[in-house]
Amino acid sequence: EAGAAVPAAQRGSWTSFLKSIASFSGDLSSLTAPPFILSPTSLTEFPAYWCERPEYFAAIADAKPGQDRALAVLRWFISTLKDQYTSRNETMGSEKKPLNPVLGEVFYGSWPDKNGRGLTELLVEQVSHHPPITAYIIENKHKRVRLVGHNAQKTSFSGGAIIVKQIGHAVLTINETEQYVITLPRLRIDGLWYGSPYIELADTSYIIGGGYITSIEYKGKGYFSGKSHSFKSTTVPMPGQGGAGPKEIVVEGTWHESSKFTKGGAGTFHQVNEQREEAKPLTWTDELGESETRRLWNLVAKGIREGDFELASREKSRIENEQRQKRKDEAAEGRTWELKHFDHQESDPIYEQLGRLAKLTPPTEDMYIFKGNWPSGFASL
Ligand code: CLR
Repeated sequence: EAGAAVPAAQRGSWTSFLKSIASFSGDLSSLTAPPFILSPTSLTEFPAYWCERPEYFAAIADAKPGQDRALAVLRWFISTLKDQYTSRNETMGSEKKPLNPVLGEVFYGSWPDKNGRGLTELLVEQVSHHPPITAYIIENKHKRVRLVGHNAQKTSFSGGAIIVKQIGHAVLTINETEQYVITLPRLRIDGLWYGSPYIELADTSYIIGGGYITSIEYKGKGYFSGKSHSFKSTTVPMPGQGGAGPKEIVVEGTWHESSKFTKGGAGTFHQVNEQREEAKPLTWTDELGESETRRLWNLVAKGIREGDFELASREKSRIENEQRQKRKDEAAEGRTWELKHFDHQESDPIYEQLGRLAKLTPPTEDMYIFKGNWPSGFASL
């Protein structure tokens, strides 16, 4: 039944929200949605999903360079997908509409050292508001593994679903020398008609580096295995590399549960357990600034959590008006907003060089270079 999961009083506004999505393409984040579908979390917190299994991230450094390393990178990547794409359903009952970050919004967090895996640090900055672009760095200095990336989305509507093309990529660096380019899958958001949206992944994403090229194909119910959240990855040596190793390693399974080798190896490849470790936000001090995401959205989030939607919408308007005023003042004074932690560049040489091997499109992408200015709060962890 249409709107089955929508509170009766919000069915009308859900229907008009769906109509506005259908007749619109571009920046979904700016559309007003009914309260039941709002999440109290801003998109600036999402890069944390890359590391909610910190031991897999550390394991990349422990793996032997070559095929073992390439597979460790793949294992870490696959192990992040459950958190990235199904965790809102698990914690809030369905996919929700995240808070739309303001320019300069930041999030800092960490995962503690346990069993010698090292401290993992996370720094995120909203580097564009329109269109929304989020840049991040995640680093385990002890293991010398670092992930730097940015992401944006292009949305469209097709066959009753929202299609999200992810723009942006990440570069993983190990020991300051070995680099991998990572691209992102396409999303299909279904279940809209019933008011209980959920994500399925589609198309292909790539991990290129360390002498290997991996392509990961995503399929939903009724494809390779008939199951939801299925994937099939194929890892091959780059031309002239790979030595006596297998010419092709294939892994198949479901990314939210488990997978196994089906070629070039044997046994289990990955198995997701329930032990998700959320990033621990840095304790707020002046240094983190008023744009620290949880401080900025505090009252909006409170309103959403407690069902006080008047509070939520009043606070949201206040934040948006302040932002508009800031942009006006900058324009009047002939200034532009300066990013706090990243330098923007319009092309990325590593993406270009490695991307050529998998014929990535587009041939180049923007790049956000970290300035190196971690807040001092991390030092005391
Ligand atoms: C952001 C980057 C993360 C992975 C990720 C997961 C969920 C995605 C999110 C990204 C972007 C914004 C997103 C969200 C799911 C729903 C939301 C596409 C790609 C849209 C803007 C909201 C749609 C509204 C309906 C749920 C009603 O690494």
